Amino acid sequence: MKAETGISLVDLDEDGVDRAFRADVLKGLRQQQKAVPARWFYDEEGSRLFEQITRVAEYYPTRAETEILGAQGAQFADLIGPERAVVEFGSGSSVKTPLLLEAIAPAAYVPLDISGDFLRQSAAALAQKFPHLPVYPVEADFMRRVSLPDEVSALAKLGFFPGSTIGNMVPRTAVDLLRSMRATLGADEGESPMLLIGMDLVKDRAVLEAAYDDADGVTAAFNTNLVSRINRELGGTIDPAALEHSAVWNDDLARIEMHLRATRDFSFEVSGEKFSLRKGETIHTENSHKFTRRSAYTLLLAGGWTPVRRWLDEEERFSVILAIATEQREAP
Ligand code: AVI
Repeated sequence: MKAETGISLVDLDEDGVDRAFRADVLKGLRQQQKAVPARWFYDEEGSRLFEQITRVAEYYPTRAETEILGAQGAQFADLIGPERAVVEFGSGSSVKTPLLLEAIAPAAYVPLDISGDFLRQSAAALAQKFPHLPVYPVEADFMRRVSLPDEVSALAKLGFFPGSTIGNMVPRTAVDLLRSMRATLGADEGESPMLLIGMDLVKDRAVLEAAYDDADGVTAAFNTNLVSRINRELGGTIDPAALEHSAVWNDDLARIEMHLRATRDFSFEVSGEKFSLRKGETIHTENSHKFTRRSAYTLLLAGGWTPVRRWLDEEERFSVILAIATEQREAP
């Protein structure tokens, strides 16, 4: 097992503040509709709360996707074949990743993640579980093209992107990512790469809104933790008690939107800059797009991936799609 680099990708200023975090938060708070990108949820506490979300009764995606990965191993093996290098976009879950690796007997496993610590921990756990499988963690931002280790250059690739994380991106960003994945996996060299991707489905509004506003308040705590992070890391003075969690289905855009809504008028500072919110105004913190079969296929095709097969869980709440990097003809 080797890490490509020991250098952290996080760019800190002289006070130890993550420059990208500060830039994103200040830019987002200056907008008419205040917004902070969802990637900033995941500090240590945010990652812990997300793990907790995956176990709450209302949040079905993790259970539904795990069910599919557990049930369809024989079909994955048939369609994907053995001896590929599995390239996971993200650190890998201790439950989902082993289900895939057990099913398809790959020749190598390459997790890609921007967070080195988390990446190394989960790669080490996987290496222990699969002692004969070469594991090559790469610390990198997979939103851009990543150079894979030389050790896997001759192998055909399978990209793995579970969790419906693609749904947290607006369509334009999702297409950019799908294109970057093609480049990372070497779509123009050797055997065509394949992609196994989890995409959550459009369903009843009440089921969706409950999944993002659970009765125990775990998702609310996850949302509010962003405020604690801004206050702690960026010298923020936001009163968390003046904001409430909100999760609403936007039917036109087929997405759940999470917001933090002001319960009264108030002013605050972040990194010395002044802001204010009127009662009822919100900070938009996350989109979670949901897909139909057609909208999922259209997105994949726009990103250069042709769908091969699609699987659902028993209750038809979630989809896992296998696609291949073959370009479509430009015209009929
Ligand atoms: C990580 N991502 C796919 C989750 C989702 O369902 O959009 C994040 C999440 N936010 C609130 N609950 C879960």
